Amino acid sequence: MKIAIGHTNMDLDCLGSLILAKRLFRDHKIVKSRLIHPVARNLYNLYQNHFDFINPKDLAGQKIEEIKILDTSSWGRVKEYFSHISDSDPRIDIYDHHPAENCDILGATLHQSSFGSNTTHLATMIMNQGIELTTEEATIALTGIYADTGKFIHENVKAEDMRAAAFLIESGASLKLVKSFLATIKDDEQREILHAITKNLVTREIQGHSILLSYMELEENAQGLAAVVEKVLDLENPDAYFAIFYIKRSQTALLIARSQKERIDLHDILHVYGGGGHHLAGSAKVKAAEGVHFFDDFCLFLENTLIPAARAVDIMTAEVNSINENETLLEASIYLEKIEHTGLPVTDNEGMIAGFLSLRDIMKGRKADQMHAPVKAYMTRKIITASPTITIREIERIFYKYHIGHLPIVDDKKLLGIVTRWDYLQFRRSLVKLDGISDDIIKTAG
Ligand SMILES: [Mn+2]
Repeated sequence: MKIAIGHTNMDLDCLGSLILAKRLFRDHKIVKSRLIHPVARNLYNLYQNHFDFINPKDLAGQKIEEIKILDTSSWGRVKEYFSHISDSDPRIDIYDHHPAENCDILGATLHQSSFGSNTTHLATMIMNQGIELTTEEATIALTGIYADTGKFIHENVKAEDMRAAAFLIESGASLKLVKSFLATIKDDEQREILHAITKNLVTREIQGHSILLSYMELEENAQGLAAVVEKVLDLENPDAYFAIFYIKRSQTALLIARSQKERIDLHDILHVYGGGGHHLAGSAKVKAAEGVHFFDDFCLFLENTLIPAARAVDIMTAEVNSINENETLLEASIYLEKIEHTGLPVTDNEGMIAGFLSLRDIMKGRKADQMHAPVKAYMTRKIITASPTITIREIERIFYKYHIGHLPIVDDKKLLGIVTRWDYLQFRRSLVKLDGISDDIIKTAG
């Protein structure tokens, strides 16, 4: 017997991988996990006959010759299957997109990829072999790709994910169905909790970060809380969100956290509470007699441990080009051309900021034939400046509100530096590095 298995607690990428494995390895039986992740239950219920699953217990007494393992390379996530296999020495091939260092299945051949979804890997093989898919297979596979790539917006997304998706759409995948399978708020309890939370959100500025907090008491543990937390995160877009659910029955505080900033490293924070996850998503369970006390303690802990947010002083250009207000427009235009800027701060004889001169101001002078007039006659005097301690979030707000591209940073009136749109974008570009972190780690973390 030859078999293909995914990981325990099958999710959408796992099912996408399995449906394609069924076509790639035609003599293999597909084995289902005891557990199906809540996100995948709808799809599973509707399409289970397309997989033609066998149960792990059907493996008992069988001689297993070959095993294909999909979407995981960690022993802990496949041992439910192996507990039914004995008296076999199968050849094992793993097709996985998690980092290779996580592989702890001995004697297996690892076919590793770094795609956003594991389904992409198998879809690429299907494309290369010229296999034609049914519309149902294409829909199941495309759902897997959408799920693990965060609808193609996670940092782990590769061009191959998009190529595979294009192929699946050509094969007749239904985006309408994909969309319905991706809905994460599925039952009334989740919806009620979501509504209750949104009425009780608190945003606190902690160490310059915008931190969203919520506290809610539940009689007992509820399904799909992580999905609710994701929804709230989407709605509010804080730097980080810490949701605390106090489960009265078990006297446990369940902490589910999401961060959108490298500086707020949840792996470090939740580690203190015995929790798990990675730096942008995680959860922890803490025994606590009083939920409210735990919440207060946790807020205090954040005040004391969060690494301060980046500020203007961290991203500004300190050696700022400026021009004295008594220079002429002609000199200013030659200087701007030389430094290839579109504007620059103007200072007085004491080095204090006096205004801002842009190419547009110079144009006005040129039209009036006033190129020998001093800069101060044409510069903009009412300018927006900021202190070196303002946060990146505030800088973003200022750019957005005033439609400016240069923000002089001043201490009192002394010019210290400048933050341009470019500085801001460079900072944001480098902010979130999710390489090698797949969505199902995020999903399992809470
Ligand atoms: Mn996956």
